[in-house]
Amino acid sequence: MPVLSSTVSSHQFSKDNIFGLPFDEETAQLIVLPVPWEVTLPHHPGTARSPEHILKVSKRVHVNLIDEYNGWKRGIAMQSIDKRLLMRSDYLRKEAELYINFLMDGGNLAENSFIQKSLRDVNQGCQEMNTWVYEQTQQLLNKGKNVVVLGGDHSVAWGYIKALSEQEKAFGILQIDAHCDLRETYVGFTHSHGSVMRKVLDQIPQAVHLVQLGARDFIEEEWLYLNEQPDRITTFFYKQIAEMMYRGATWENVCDQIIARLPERVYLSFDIDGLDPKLCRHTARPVPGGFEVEQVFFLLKKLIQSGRKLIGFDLTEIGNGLEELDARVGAHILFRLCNLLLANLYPETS
Ligand SMILES: [Mn+2]
Repeated sequence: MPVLSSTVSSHQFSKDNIFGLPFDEETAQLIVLPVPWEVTLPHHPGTARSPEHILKVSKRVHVNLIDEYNGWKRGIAMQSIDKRLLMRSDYLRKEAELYINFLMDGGNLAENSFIQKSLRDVNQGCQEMNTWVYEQTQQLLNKGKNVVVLGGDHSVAWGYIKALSEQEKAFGILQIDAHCDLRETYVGFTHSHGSVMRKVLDQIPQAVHLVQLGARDFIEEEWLYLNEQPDRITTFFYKQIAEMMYRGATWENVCDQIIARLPERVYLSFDIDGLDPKLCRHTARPVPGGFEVEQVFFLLKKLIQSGRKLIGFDLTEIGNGLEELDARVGAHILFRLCNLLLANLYPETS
């Protein structure tokens, strides 16, 4: 049983940092970058404010400092939330709402220059957010930090994957998600939660293989796109996995099949809606089915045991409700993923 580091005890609780851990940006190896952004799902707001809810709740949830992984000893710190980005998200979400309402009411976009401008503004704003995430994560990586991106909606992952790709020759992406996120555009939005993995595959050649896990809500365009390139995309639909297990396969068997499709270096893109909706009740697009938290961590443990390396991750689409459940689940998962990532990257100190 690993013992608690003598330098970190419950007496050194930090009221400012995530999980109350006594680190700051200088002393922490792993930096959590919050991206308070949700523009392209205007009718289901919440996730842009999940980083602040998670930060608050994280100081009260019990995090297990004595675990089989002890990567946290390398230090975890969360950057402060960029209020300007949050305000920009709020403003553009209203523009997106106007635009979607106009389309739903049967409006003709070609005849309305006002609504055309709303669409242009949204697309430009999303592009600027991508650049912001790219620059922020690139700076942190250049300082030798490891980075975690905390959304916001799933679109926030693109900038980080782009920055990582400049340091990696070839890596795989493990995407846990109820959706495929492989649309070319989402109702005219060029950079959205529904297109993020499409943009990664189309624009980042170092992402050599995408393994999708848990998809159970997708459209024909995505189905055709993924079937066109079996050498680059492997989708384990939730239905397939469930049926394998109903027939007697164990989760361990399924994990072995998933891991076999991944190259040596793996980026994890974790959309919370990949889980059972009971664990993410206020996510924007919950779908029946999905995983238990422990199933995901068993898979990641097997992944590490196979000799593969996790190189980073994003955690997105966590919702906000009146009760704290969503943020509590998010904080729990965030801590364990940070802990595991650091232990995997620096095994000698864990
Ligand atoms: Mn997603």
